[in-house]
Amino acid sequence: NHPVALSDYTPPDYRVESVHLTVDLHDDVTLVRADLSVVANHDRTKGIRPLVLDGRGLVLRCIALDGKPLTTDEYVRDDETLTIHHVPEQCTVSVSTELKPQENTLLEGLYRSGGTFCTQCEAEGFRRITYFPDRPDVLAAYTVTITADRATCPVLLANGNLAASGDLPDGRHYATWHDPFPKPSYLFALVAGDLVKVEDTFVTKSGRRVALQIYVQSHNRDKCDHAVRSLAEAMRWDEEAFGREYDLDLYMIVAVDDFNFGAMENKGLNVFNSRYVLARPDTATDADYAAIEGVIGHEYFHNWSGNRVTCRDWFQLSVKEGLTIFRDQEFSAAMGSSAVKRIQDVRYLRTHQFPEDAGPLAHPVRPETYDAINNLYTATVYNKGAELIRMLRTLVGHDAFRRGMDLYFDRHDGTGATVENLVSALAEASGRDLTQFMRWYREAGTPEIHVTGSHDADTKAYTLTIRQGVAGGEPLLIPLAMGLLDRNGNELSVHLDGEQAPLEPGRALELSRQEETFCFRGIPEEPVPSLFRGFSAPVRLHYAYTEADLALLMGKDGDLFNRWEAGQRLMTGTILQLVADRRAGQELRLPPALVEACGTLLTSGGNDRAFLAEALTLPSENLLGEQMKEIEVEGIFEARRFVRTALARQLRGELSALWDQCRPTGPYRFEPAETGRRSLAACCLGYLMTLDDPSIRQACLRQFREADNMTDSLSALTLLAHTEGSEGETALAEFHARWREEPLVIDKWFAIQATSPLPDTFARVQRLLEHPDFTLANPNRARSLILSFAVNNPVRFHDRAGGGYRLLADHVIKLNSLNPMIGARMAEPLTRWRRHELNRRERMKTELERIAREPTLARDIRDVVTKGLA
Ligand code: B3K
Ligand code: ZN
Repeated sequence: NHPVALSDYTPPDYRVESVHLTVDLHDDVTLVRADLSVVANHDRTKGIRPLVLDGRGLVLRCIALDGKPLTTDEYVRDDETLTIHHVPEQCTVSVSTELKPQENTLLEGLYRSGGTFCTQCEAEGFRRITYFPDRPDVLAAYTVTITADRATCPVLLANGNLAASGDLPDGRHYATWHDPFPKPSYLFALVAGDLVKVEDTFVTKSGRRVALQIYVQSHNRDKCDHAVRSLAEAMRWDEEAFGREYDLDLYMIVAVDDFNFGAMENKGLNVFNSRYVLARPDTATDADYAAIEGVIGHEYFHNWSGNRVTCRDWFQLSVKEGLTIFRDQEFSAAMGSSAVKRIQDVRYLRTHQFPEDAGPLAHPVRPETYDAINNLYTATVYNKGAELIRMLRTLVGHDAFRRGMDLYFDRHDGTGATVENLVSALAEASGRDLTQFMRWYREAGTPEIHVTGSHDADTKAYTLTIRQGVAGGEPLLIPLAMGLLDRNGNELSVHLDGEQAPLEPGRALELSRQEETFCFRGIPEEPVPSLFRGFSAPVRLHYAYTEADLALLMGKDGDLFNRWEAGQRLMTGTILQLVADRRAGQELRLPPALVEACGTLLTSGGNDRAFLAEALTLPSENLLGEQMKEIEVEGIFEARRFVRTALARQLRGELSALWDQCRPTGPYRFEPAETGRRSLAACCLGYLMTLDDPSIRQACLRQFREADNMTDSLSALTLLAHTEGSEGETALAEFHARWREEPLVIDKWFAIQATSPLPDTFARVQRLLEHPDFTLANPNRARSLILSFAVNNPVRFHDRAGGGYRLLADHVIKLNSLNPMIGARMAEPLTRWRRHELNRRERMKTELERIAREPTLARDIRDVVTKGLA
């Protein structure tokens, strides 16, 4: 039955009104009994359709219809379904299955993480627990009874509210939970284990008290404050920004160490990867704190955009994920610096989504077909999906957007929605026809926008000619936020020819044709256009900026995002030119324009330190590679390193002075001014460490040892470990000895080594794979060593001998039986082979082919490998 096609969608033949689940947890065999009240959902006068339930890897003990056991000739089973041919209009189906969660390494369905029983059901994990119509448009009310040994599993949790609990014979106990909100099976959750609870209360805007509870292993009890605070902040923000209030009396979050991705928004009972919960100043960095705030917010926001209004089918995944990413981006922006948040989000999009959209795994935000549902959880569905929501808000305006969202939540509450439902609500609320916008949801690929400007001194007219090129040909509706600067950097009033008044600030132009021109009047001299301010559309802009234009925008643009963008363009242009010079055998020289621009930033860049740190950071090797048709791995590495070192040499005094101004003045606090100060300090120290100066290395080592927080300690450790010299080894050893009992910190220790540009890194990664702390069974650990190496260390991963590729493929093959969802992610870097030179291309392809030859390849991995080779 693969691939699945959107055009085949039909409503379910049977609905399930309520589910009673009894789960008896034991160390050997877990018993699950499900009683489903089933109601026909098709016109039975035209024929009675069979009831088809999904199920995978289940041991079936018995099945009954209205209390009467079915004999084996009354139903049919295959690997993925159980079909009952004759069912009445309404009936109760009772199924008993046997599971062995302790042997489940997929981390899908019911499994154990460090002794704790937990579940992961999205997208299709529920069918690994019991037989069920496991699709998001079957919504039911759940009542769940868990029984377990009281001594080893004192805590028993499921969705909703606790209805009853008590003792049972033989040292066992039970808890019954009831969730009044109908939900799809993918939002079901159950947790049982020996956990402690960290608690707080939140009073909603209408005055209801909600208990906020975070469950962790007892040794992590002192790492929950930030998560609790973030949750309360998210709840308050959603009330203010979207008018959304929480709907149960209890909100629980459980942290587990073994988790395939970030977290899961199960109704009232989120299950989290512990890395997005646990933080203490000495164990977690500012980036970790920010990620926790963002993910806690994200899962909370799903309570409305995902749970109350879910998606009709998996093709509509972006109606919950794109929308919820947009909501969490806005939340984080409100908690800190919004310009810096925007910069980081755009950098993420360009690093992860643009390449995906340009490669063999490209797909539209709403695809037409899929093979393996787990592979649809992509940067395209999530992050490009969020950009589409952002553009919609720009097009309809903030007020109409808010009205449209209210309409959407109101109209589709308790059901599964489609992309059309979401866009229609915005169209209705704003009175705009958004038909043309739907194309964004249907087309893969990043649009290329070509802009030229011409100025007529006599008429004082300035004309922008804009051409959009997108595969397929038909034009998109694109919001273009922009401004014009005069040669002194003053903002000119933007007055379109033929319009009464100048464009209101914040209002974007709209592109809707293949090619169009915009004529502005009253422009005395050739201006510098600031285009796609705030990155108003996920496009690639082509405009022939001169170095002087970019320097002007960098220093003066009123839009902070575009100030950063201009700097990135200048840096990218410089580095790529040096790559070409190096190829041509020429001596490398740093152009004065870049030195001057960076010098200005260092001495008079203003006091937004977080922004300055972003502005002074060179584009990554990966981002630079994206700009080349054929990626020159060594050329990029060398040219970028040259620029970094040359800037440090020429601006040493300024860098040292700024570093000095950024010294800590008190104990660690996670707040915008402090995180900005620390990131600027790390940025300056990073440049200074390229100077190969023993006194700087010593200062770096002191910072590593003496910092009261992980942010400063880790930035120093990373620099030491990535620089020649004995200090790196010393610091790595000290770090491991100090943190050996903290898995999340040991993940950092692995990742730092895997991303070192030093020439012995590949050998080191091979050694680390044998380290007693390494295990492929824990996704965080596997990612910290193997994926960090493959994704964040281009010059060592792409070693010409091909060892990196072989190593990656070996582990994809190991994960094929252990955890294919992670295996599929790990195979992705190999699918980018077309972008590399012949030798690498061949070697990467060979490894993909080797994976493809594995006799029984899991669907998730087969899907990636097949597309990668196609
Ligand atoms: N909805 C989950 C992701 C599930 C991934 C399934 N392979 C977490 C999130 O996006 O919030
Ligand atoms: Zn999500």
